[in-house]
Amino acid sequence: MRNFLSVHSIGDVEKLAQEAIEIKSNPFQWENLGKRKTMVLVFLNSSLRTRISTQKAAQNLGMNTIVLNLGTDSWNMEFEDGAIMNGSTAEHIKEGAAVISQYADIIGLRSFPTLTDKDRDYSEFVLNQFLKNIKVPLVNMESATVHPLQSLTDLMTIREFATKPRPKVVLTWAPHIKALPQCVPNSFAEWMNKAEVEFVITNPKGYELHEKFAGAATFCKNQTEAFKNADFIYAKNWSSYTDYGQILNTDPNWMVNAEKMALTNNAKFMHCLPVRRNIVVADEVIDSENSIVIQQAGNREWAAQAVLKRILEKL
Ligand code: AN0
Ligand code: CP
Repeated sequence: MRNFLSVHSIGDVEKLAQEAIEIKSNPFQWENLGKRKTMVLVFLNSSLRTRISTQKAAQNLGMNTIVLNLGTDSWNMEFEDGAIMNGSTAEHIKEGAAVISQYADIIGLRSFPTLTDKDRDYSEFVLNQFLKNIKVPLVNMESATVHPLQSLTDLMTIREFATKPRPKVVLTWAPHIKALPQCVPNSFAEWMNKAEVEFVITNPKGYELHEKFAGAATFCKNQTEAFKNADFIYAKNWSSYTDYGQILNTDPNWMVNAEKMALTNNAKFMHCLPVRRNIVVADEVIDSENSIVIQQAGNREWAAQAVLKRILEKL
């Protein structure tokens, strides 16, 4: 594997999740694989988990790591070809990415969507501008449409906690006060559609995900119905794809609470974090024994390490 951009960058999703589980049990087995190699992690947005777990993963493989918060630590970057740069941007991606590329053996990029320009976001404009101007592998640390390091972590976590070979996994939309990306649910859907699970998505009208990501999933418009017999409840808010970036619904009845969890098959509760308590999920659920959000976040390190190991093996 050269670039890790989405589920399409890898073959068997279950195999990679198993590799991550094996790495977790023996993290320093490949501690020299990345010796004298450097990973530069470029962030255009905030991050807690991705920032720390990906650095840790690279360091476990012997790599050096450098974090760059683009625009705050460095100059403001211009992404448009042909731009007359008389505004707030001081450096063009053509020079910026090419220069970073000379210092790095692997680049990680968190770019996020605009949530205002659907075409720009769904063409992965920023990610592709980086790809065009670098000569080293790129790891997607959440782009405009997907978050594959999160999805690999999610599959790994489901395998660790599953009590049957083909668990029922339910992705449920939940309310939020801000417009959030579709990356996590898009990506979760495309990974679950390739995994050995029964996969159901439930969301209010107007929050249907792009069919390219979620097309093969079973859709259930009734959240209560969807929760029945679930083995895993994966909650996430996202803004509308069709009415792009808009908040169409803030109905608190979509929050995950104990009453709804009681309908499940003693399901585990999952969320990628960060999460707004008592908006997305009630304290009684996230603080319960069935909540595995902390273990899930912990697994980000092993998922990232499995991905970096595959890239380093091909360098
Ligand atoms: C981001 C999102 O929803 O995509 C990052 C989650 C990994 N969440 C927020 O911005 C709160
Ligand atoms: N889940 C996740 O990617 O979290 P951060 O945004 O904190 O990295």
